[in-house]
Amino acid sequence: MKFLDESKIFIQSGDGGNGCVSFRREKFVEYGGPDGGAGGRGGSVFVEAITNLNTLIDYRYQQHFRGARGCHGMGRNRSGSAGDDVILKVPVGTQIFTDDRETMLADLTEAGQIVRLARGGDGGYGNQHFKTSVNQAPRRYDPGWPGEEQWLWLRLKLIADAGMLGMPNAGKSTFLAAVTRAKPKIADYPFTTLHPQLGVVSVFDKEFVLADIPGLIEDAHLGAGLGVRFLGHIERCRVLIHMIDGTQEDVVDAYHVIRNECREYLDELADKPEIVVLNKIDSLFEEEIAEKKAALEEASGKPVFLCSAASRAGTQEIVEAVWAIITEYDEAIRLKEDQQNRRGGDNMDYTPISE
Ligand SMILES: Nc1nc2c(ncn2[C@@H]2O[C@H](COP(=O)(O)OP(=O)(O)OP(=O)(O)O)[C@@H](O)[C@H]2O)c(=O)[nH]1
Ligand SMILES: [Mg+2]
Repeated sequence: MKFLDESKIFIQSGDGGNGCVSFRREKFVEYGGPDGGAGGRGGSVFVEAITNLNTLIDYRYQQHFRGARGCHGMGRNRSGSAGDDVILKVPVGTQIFTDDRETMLADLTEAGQIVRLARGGDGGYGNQHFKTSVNQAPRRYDPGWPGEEQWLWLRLKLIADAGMLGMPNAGKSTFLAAVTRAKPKIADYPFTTLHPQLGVVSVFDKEFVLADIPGLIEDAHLGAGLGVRFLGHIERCRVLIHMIDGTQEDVVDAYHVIRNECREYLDELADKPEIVVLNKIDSLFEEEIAEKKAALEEASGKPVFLCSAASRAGTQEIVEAVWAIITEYDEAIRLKEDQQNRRGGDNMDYTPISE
């Protein structure tokens, strides 16, 4: 499946159906009176977030979406039927922006979330509606109201629990392949990975989603390499794995370069919980490992995990550390919600003690 994380589409809701001018005509019924029905509502355009989809590629092939027009009203007081709605299916994590690419209309973060983007036009009244005691044979009807139309931008920010970042060739994709059943492309040259990949990690009978994104290089925020646009996909992760190639000379410099790019992109990203990993220890001597680990610990102020993604040594500890942070985060949110609920509940139960 091809990956696409941005797309421009045109949406238009259906016009309402026109009202009808009609009079009752029946044998032996003189002056039957008006009986023109109202038009039907036009079809609206909705967007729905669904699971098991993680690309917007469908919107490359079709960009125009139109709700159907409502049917016109008819004689004998028959109303027109409503036009069919259009529901656009998008992956969870899709944001919808107006034409200016800045004003966000909707952020679909949960599966099943539905948002109406354009409302179908209402149907017009038929002449039956305009009947009064002084005008018993009105010829007035309303035309249907027009639908709405708009150009929109869809932008996908994948939702994974943990994200991996690092320089090209650090071994991110190798790590993803080691701990999940994903089969990313792995090769000994920079920028092997060209778009984000997801995998599901099993740990302690539970699961979490891990995202692998293309490597970053110095000045990525200025567009160098593949740029920082893929950082959006790990923006909502709860924890980041910072993968560092142990075989390079200056691991501390590599660490700072990536941290710097994160900070340039978004402060929140740089402040996320981070697990620093020194990879490829199978190709290093013992003293080299100790030296680089100590240097990285000093630079990051965090414990550094040692790993060989290729031989899977040390991967389990990293996965468990990631899981610990994810559960801690969930627990903190649960406690906060509990507290809020309790506070709300207290207010409701509070009754002043009267004498
Ligand atoms: N010796 C050794 N080589 C490794 C290890 N992990 C990855 N490699 C090699 O490093 C090279 C790059 O690995 P990838 O997983 O493609 O690196 P990446 O970080 O995904 O690179 P990009 O997709 O270009 O950003 C490959 O040739 C791997 O075989 C390791 O633990 N030990
Ligand atoms: Mg890769």
